[in-house]
Amino acid sequence: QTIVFSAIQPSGKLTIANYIGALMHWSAIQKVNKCFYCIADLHCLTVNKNIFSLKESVLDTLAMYLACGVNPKKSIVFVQSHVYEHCQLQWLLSCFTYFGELSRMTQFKKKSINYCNNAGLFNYPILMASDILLYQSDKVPIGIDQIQHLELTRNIAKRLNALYGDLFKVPTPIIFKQGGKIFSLQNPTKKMSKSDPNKDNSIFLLEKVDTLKKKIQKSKTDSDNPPTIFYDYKNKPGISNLLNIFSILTNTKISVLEKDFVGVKYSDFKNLLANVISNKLSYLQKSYFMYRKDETYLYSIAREGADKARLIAQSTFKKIQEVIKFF
Ligand code: AQP
Repeated sequence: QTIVFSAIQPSGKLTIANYIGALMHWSAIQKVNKCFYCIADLHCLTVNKNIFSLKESVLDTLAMYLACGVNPKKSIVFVQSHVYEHCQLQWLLSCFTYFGELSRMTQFKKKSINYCNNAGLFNYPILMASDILLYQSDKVPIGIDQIQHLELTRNIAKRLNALYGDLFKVPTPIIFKQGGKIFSLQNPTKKMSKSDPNKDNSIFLLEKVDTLKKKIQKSKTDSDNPPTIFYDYKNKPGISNLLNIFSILTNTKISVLEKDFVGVKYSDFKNLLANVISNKLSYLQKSYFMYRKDETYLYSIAREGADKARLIAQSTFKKIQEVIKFF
């Protein structure tokens, strides 16, 4: 069976970009694959030092995974820090990763400008490689922003395999045709991110209807006269981003929407989009709050998931120990 690994950092409230780029696909993927859905709490320490809210964020993220249809009976749902092998493998892989390779990672370059550039941020892609390789993953669903990290993972895996025999499967990405990248509402040339300090840039999955409407209404769009609704990311990034979100959530081709919206004012289009999003979110939120109030259940899911994940992580580690011959 094909093994799929995917993770999200609990670095803030999940956004519609996390949904479109990842979560929305997970329940379908788990129907035919063996899936590992991880909550990457160690990764999020690279930017989020608020350890007091981390536990809450992990529980929030887990409840949202379940609300989005992740089924813990089918998939292994677990928290990264519960399986110590992730860090152990990270150290090993870091000894086979070059400084130059990590320096070229665009996410590091971007994030190190905004956050203090700690060593964790620099090593982030190696921990991601450990997450993926530990479970001998075949496929990794990712957004366009993560392609470079996956390419590095593949190179590290091939490097170790060339030295020590077939230690790891070399994973390939699953990149969804639609919605590869969702952009910020106020600055549509920048990606939408859950840890963006300007909350007007993101639509959160737990957003209330009135704030959602306000955010969409004041999202940045061009000043074409008369206003025209069509996809042209280079010249009309704001409208193109909104059109993309509309298209994905309604499963309608952009070309069809462009025809439907001939002559429609931006403010009317934005209202329609806000309705589409709020319909989607109201269903998710209902389910989310049901899971979120039962912490005992959430803890049991995380514990069982970690027990299952650990067994597989340990079998990969055994393989490594046989070739590296630790004492
Ligand atoms: N803007 C985006 N468009 C499409 N997909 C996106 N993803 C994130 N942002 C977008 C996808 O969501 C998953 C979660 O990724 P993550 O939490 O591990 O890290 P990230 O990509 O750094 O996500 P954020 O929201 O931008 O978090 P912060 O603000 O903490 O850095 C991934 O599958 C990602 O592709």
